[in-house]
Amino acid sequence: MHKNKENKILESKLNKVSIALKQSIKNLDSYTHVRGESLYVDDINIRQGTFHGVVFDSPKAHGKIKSIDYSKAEALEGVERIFTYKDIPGKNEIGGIIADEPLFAEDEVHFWGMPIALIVAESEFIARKARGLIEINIEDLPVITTAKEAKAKGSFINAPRFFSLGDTEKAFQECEYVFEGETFSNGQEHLYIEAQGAYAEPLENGNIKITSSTQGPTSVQKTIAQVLGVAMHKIEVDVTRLGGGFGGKEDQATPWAVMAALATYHLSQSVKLILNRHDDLRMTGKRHPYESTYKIGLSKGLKILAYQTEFLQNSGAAADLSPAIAERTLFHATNSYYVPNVTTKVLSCKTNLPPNTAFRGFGGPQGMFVIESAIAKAAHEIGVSAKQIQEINLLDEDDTFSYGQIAEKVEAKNTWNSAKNIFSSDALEQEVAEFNRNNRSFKKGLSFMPITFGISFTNTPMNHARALVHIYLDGSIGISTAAVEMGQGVNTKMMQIAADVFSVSIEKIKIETTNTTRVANTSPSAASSTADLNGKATLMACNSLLERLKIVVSEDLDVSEEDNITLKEEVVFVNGQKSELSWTELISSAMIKRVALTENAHYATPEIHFDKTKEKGHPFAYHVYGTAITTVTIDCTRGTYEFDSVKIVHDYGKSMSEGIDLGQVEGALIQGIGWMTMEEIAYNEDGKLLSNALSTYKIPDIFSVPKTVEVIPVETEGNDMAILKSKAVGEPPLMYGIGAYFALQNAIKAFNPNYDLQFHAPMTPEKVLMSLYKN
Ligand code: LUZ
Ligand code: MOS
Repeated sequence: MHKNKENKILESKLNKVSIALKQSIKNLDSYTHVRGESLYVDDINIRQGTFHGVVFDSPKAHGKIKSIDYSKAEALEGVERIFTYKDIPGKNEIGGIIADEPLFAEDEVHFWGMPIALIVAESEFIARKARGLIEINIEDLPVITTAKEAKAKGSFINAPRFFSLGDTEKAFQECEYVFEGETFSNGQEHLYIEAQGAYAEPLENGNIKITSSTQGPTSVQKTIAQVLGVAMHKIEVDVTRLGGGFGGKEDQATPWAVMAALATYHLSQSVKLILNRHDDLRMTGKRHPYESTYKIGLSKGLKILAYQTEFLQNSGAAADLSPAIAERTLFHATNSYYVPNVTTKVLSCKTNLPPNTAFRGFGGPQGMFVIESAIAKAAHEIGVSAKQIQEINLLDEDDTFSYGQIAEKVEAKNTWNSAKNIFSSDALEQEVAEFNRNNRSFKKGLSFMPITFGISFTNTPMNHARALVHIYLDGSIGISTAAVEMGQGVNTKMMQIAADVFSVSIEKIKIETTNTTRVANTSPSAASSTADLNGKATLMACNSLLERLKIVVSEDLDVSEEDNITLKEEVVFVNGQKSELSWTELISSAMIKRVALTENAHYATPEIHFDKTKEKGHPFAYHVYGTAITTVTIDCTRGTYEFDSVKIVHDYGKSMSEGIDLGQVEGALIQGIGWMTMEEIAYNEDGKLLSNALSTYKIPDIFSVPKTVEVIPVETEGNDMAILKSKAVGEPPLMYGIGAYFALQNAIKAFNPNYDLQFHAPMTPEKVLMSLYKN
């Protein structure tokens, strides 16, 4: 009874979320979230007899395995079997870009937390207990934890990459000012609320179905097939939604799914494997720490004439996505600025940390932190504000990026100037200066942070998606795409697209799970491109169906196809006149006429290309722009700080779902601030993760959120390459968080004029305190 009533209320709510209200649409997943009804891997009704897995991992960062004794663990009551590399029927290989990563260690271990075996037991509790009974003897080998050490020892993942534009050497000679320096930005733990996990079930004929918390169902399917030595069609991967991904499940959801599938393959029984938080923190990679050097040259008029960098990426013990992430660092090395002479180099350094991986921004933020540091350094030395240098060098129409793409529909100056005007930045700056004149133990700092982020997978062949749309005979609609819902609201956006094309209420539309048997050979939900790629495919499929339905209308209503046939609120209109024919009648009629009510569409981003042999091309469909103004107050007695406000003018294009997109901007901003100010990953010299719990790793909470966050959409034409002109919004706003670092630095400068600028993120309260009193 009670439940029914609630459902009625929910239904009426959903009805109200009509197309007309799309500008204020909420993420429709939030209704099941707040009721605790959303399904994650751990919520699957498990089959009778299901086994549970726990991973046995390396207790050393680098060494030779001398012996492992599993006998006590195997003897424990309730332990079914322990799987190692010896049980792999196919290849012990899970590397996506480079084949350099085993599923289970063989003779050597390369990082602390590297999987060695999977213990399968009647319960997770027993499997965990068994893990403690395994005896392993490892002979230590030298451990590398930093990128610099790796470089000194020549330990790399692959060959270095270089981007160049103009003649940097020559340009430096013509500069009035030249500055050099070093920067460091630390890693970042994804801390998705739902830890990594998968559930494998045996089907007939050796087929296996996997429910996985992955951003990349096809990678999971492909890797399982490779490890088991079976055809891909034997493996079905299904994803309902993720409790967060942030890049951490683009590649690194795979091993756990493969392990569960391996156990199911051997046992012909369902196997559930979900990492607990400690295991997840220890075994999975994070955002890449970068150690970088830069050289920046400016003219007397503060134009940046030349810029040179060497980025050392701490890749960890295997490639994972590091080469692609390194590449994006180069793409974003000059952020929102036009620099005519650029030489950038990136080295993916192999260390004994867990393989670092995709994290919102994908190497872009690391690159942008370095040029912002170089500008801050130059400004400090010349005695101007960073803002002056930033402003003079902002990208303009037809400027060339170092990778050869010509900047088009540039909003860099538009967002910058709009931010200045809308937020009266001159007055803000005066307030800060006045506060600093009148206060000794508290100081304020302000920064400007422009962003420019390229949209598309930098690997051109990945930019495609498909949508499978069914209209059922009662007029309801089911949509399958490659999009994985991970909190970003992509399902709601797909529903809006179909609702828009057919002019039906949102309640008539269902977004199906993401499943490899319905939509195959897909790219992961990543690169901020999920709504663009899958949305365009959905739009194409819906439009094809609509064209077909218009023919049915022309026959049924005896009107010509030239007449203007439209659908409005589930009724057919002809030349603007309401007809007798409703949406459901139209669908019944189409059924009787044997018209296909299913369509599959394929979208591949047009125009993009990139030539890696020349490192030139047009890799991005478009760029997203924006400017943030950040103000912070530090307590100079304690080194603690609070962000007063972050005021943003953001380039949404024409947002199709303002509520969702605002949520993305706010969430990304806070995540960026966390990376820059408080999240401190720490490994000891032996390569052991010290920040291995939420007691030793601080992420932003509600108290870390700036007192004011204002986000204003920039006035713009929008871009046709974006879905319904609504630009990708997932990653770009993370980089507004970089402004937090420089606002803090400016506040420190206001207190301590002798402060020797350090570019070493995160800027924790400890570092602030030390900087305040250091000469
Ligand atoms: N993943 C990927 C990404 O495989 N390629 C990319 O270019 C990318 N960019 C951002 C985030 N994830
Ligand atoms: Mo990503 S960093 O999985 O878009």
